[in-house]
Amino acid sequence: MRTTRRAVPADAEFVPDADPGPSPAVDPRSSASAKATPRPSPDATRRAVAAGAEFVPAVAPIPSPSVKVAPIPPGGTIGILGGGQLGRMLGFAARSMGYRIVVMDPDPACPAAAIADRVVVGGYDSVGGAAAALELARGADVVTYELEHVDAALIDAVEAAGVPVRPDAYALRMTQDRLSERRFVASLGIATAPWREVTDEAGLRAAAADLGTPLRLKAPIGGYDGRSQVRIGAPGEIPGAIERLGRPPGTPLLVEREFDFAAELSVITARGLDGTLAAFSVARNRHDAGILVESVAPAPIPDAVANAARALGARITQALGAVGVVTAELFLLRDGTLAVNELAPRVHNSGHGTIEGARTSQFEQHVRAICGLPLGDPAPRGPTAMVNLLGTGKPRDARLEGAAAALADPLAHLHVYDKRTVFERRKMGHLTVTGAADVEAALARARAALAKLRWR
Ligand code: AIR
Repeated sequence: MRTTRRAVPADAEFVPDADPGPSPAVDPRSSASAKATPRPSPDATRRAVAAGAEFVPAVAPIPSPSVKVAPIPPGGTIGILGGGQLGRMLGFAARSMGYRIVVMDPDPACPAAAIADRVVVGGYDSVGGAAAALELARGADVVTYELEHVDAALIDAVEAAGVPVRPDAYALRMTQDRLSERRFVASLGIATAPWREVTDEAGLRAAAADLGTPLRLKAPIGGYDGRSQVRIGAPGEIPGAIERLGRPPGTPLLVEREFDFAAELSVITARGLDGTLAAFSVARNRHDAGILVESVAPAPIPDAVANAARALGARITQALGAVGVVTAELFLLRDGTLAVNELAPRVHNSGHGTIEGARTSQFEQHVRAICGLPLGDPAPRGPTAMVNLLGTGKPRDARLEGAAAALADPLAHLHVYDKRTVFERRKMGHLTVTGAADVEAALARARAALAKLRWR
């Protein structure tokens, strides 16, 4: 038996989850609902994958005890850990559905402050943030996070206070540490770049001898947008590489072989409280020195590759047991196979184009999932391109010029995050073009519109 809660449009990209079976109704505010539910064991998952299961059946359906819990209706309050652009756009979606928003961020003037009923000021580490996280939880019906560099102890504290966190601490712990993320992905039998854990230069030399070069040395926790990695182009660059990462001596680090890939892809998969999975179109991404600069969807790739990418996203999301959206960044290798680069249990930069380019945006989808509502249709509205508006120059007040010229293209949509300070390569906004003949035409128009913008 499969779960079908409602009619789904024929072209919608829904994947019904395995039947969650009978489950007792529990109070959604009870932390027991999340805690009592074990994840499918990696072994069970591996067996299912080996047996050819397209989607891994939930051994202990996740989180089955809350399947019959009533949704959090509009008027309820969503707490968001992190107040950057992702929280801001999540907040826009939640607000338009009638939810109230409390945001926790160290900066009271963070981008999400504009959409928040209240900002609780606090850091994301367990020392600075514990009291603030509990303050956030006090007024919230559900708590989510918009960056994975939140200390998992804060999530534990919120859950212990009886407020559900979605996705929960398990999904956060598995994905916020690159080493545990690699082990998790390997446990599903899914490929990644060949990697080793190293703590010192001798280990790094051994890894280089094993894996070859070029390598990427990555700090397992902290940093994004290329801020926590060092490229080692040749063995001669090993001395000093660990120091350049700036982590305390002895910190376990991830070193991996750099892939010569054909394309970078990502797939965002939503998982509802009842286990239903829904995948967005696969995006093709381009990064510049670790920062996403461009994304187009649906990616111009063979259907078989897109389907394989979406199957990977679904397996990962289900195995994480995440309620909400999960992003899988993938490499498409030259032999046509896929490997996982990174996972994020949250809305993602490569999904910003879904605001105009999909029937349901990633932000609305996340809100629907964490509030226990049915998922929306993630199908694309048409070929869509998204380009990031990055900062330039020295830190200074952010003043943008050229919006009128950029928007002279009627298909262009401008999103500015209202960060008060601009600096080199900071993500300040993005531009989306949807409705062009194909993704390449959309991308050309988005680039042309972006070229009109500059920071004063
Ligand atoms: N973010 C989180 N992980 C990756 C990214 N890009 C977003 C979140 C976070 C914001 O970037 O929305 O709050 C922080 O941006 P900045 O420019 O202040 O570092």
